[in-house]
Amino acid sequence: MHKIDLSIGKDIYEANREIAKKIREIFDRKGVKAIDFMGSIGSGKTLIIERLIEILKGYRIGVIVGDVSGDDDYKRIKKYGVSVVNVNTGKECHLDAHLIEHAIENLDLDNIDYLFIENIGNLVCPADFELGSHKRGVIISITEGDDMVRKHPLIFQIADFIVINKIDLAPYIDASVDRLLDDIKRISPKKVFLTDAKNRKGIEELAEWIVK
Ligand SMILES: Nc1nc2c(ncn2[C@@H]2O[C@H](COP(=O)(O)OP(=O)(O)O)[C@@H](O)[C@H]2O)c(=O)[nH]1
Ligand SMILES: [Mg+2]
Ligand SMILES: [Zn+2]
Ligand SMILES: [Zn+2]
Repeated sequence: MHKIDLSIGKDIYEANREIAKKIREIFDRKGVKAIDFMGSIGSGKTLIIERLIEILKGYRIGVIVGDVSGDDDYKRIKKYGVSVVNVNTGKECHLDAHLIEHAIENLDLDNIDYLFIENIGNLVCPADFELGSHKRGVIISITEGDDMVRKHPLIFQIADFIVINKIDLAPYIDASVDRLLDDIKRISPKKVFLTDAKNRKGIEELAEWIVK
């Protein structure tokens, strides 16, 4: 088991950052590029990872799926024949670096080019816990309303990219993609992708950006 150094003067965030840094070194040594996906419950994190796996056929993909309980997402990913590890957090509403440290013990990193990490669904605390990934993304769905960004500025500020998913549903729910885009520009100008994962729209652009 690992020692988590919580000596005096050190908070859990700092301890987490130290482990995350160690994990990043392991990824770099093994030639693994890691991307973690944050976002609300049901925003489309798993479906977007599934679509990326379909597109990135020429690469060796690994996935870590985080969920509070159960293995539903694990089974969805497993069907694609890629390496996948399920992480249940029980009561915790975010993944942390120590969980990832253990999850990667069950992956053959020498045979993975891209590692996708699906975080626990919520827009608050996952932002506070780096996982050693090279890029962090937030996936939101237009069905959550067009005020998501202004209500949760922090996670958008720390993200490297933002995906606005389910744009196929925008006409039905009276929500404005432009309003979300304006908020992103104002609060946190980042790379933004508009996707309809159900109908495989916009995913190519995301895949190209990830592997570029
Ligand atoms: N209409 C539509 N449905 C989507 C889209 N993306 C995901 N879904 C559906 O939304 C639900 C939640 O998706 P899931 O990938 O499980 O979300 P997660 O909880 O973030 O992993 C599923 O029923 C998906 O089929 C999309 O772009 N358009
Ligand atoms: Mg999921
Ligand atoms: Zn440990
Ligand atoms: Zn949490």
